Amino acid sequence: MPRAMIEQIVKEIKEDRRFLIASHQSPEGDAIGSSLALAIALKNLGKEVTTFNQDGVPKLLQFLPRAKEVSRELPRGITYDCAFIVDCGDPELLGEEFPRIKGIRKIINIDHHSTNNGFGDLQFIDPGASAAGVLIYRLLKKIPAEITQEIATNIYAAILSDTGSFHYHNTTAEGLRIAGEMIEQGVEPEKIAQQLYETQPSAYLQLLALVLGTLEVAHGGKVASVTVLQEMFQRTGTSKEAAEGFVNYPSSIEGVSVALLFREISEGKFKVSFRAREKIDVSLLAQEFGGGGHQGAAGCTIEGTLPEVKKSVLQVVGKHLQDRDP
Ligand SMILES: [Mn+2]
Repeated sequence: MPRAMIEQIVKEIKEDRRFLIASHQSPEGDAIGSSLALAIALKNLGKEVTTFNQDGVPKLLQFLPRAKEVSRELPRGITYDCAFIVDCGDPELLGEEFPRIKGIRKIINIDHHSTNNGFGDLQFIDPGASAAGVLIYRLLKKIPAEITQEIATNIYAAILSDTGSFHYHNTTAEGLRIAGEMIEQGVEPEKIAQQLYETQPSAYLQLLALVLGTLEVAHGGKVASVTVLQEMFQRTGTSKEAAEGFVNYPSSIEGVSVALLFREISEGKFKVSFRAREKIDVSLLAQEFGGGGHQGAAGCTIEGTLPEVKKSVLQVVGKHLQDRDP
């Protein structure tokens, strides 16, 4: 890695007719934005396209052009020539339809996760890209396909989401240049920012209030965590998408190197999100628990009680910090 078979991918786009585009469950702006940007471009080229996501489009992303065309179900009886798996380091993250998608004639893996396992027949992988949306941009330029305003909005939202509004270390000159070009195509940054960050239901903030109450600081102030329990979703009438980005709160504390979010998936099962500062590679920490991600943001799923899960994660993080800074 990086691995790029971009010429063969362009050839596949030109020769094939029926495409599936799929991304990981619990999608965020990059998963949906890059899927939709590619889907719109392929449709504009006269191709038949199904855009699939097991969890559908989260409420805050439903403003994205053609978001309604994302299907939560994989239609039966269609034989696809080719499947694009975008922004997905491991195809198991596609969810329950993975066994069916795996059977498609040609699988193309377009991703920027450093932990991508290199699955598929063709790969276009670059961990140096700000977002999968950047790779879609490069692919569309290579075809070449016109970047319409609808496509531009999706690419811009993909980059904005994955860089945390140009906060994180994956904010690159290329990412900003592409964002600039998308603005030239008619994207209005203020409108997108409003849609993404200023249209939250008040219940999301009620959830946040409960979650902030769980804040814990460990390892001499270098590690901070918050916890989201199913019971909190029930009390506030929210679901997991409301907690998207909550790991940024412990991460915003002065002196914190690693921030953690423990989210209860079901009894005895937790999703752990890691966020790092100061060039700590949290994808390595998530990998110790079978997960993955990027240097600065990663995740994994761990079974156990909350105290057990916290203890094992804090141990691994503590050891990593000590090895680095004895
Ligand atoms: Mn991404």
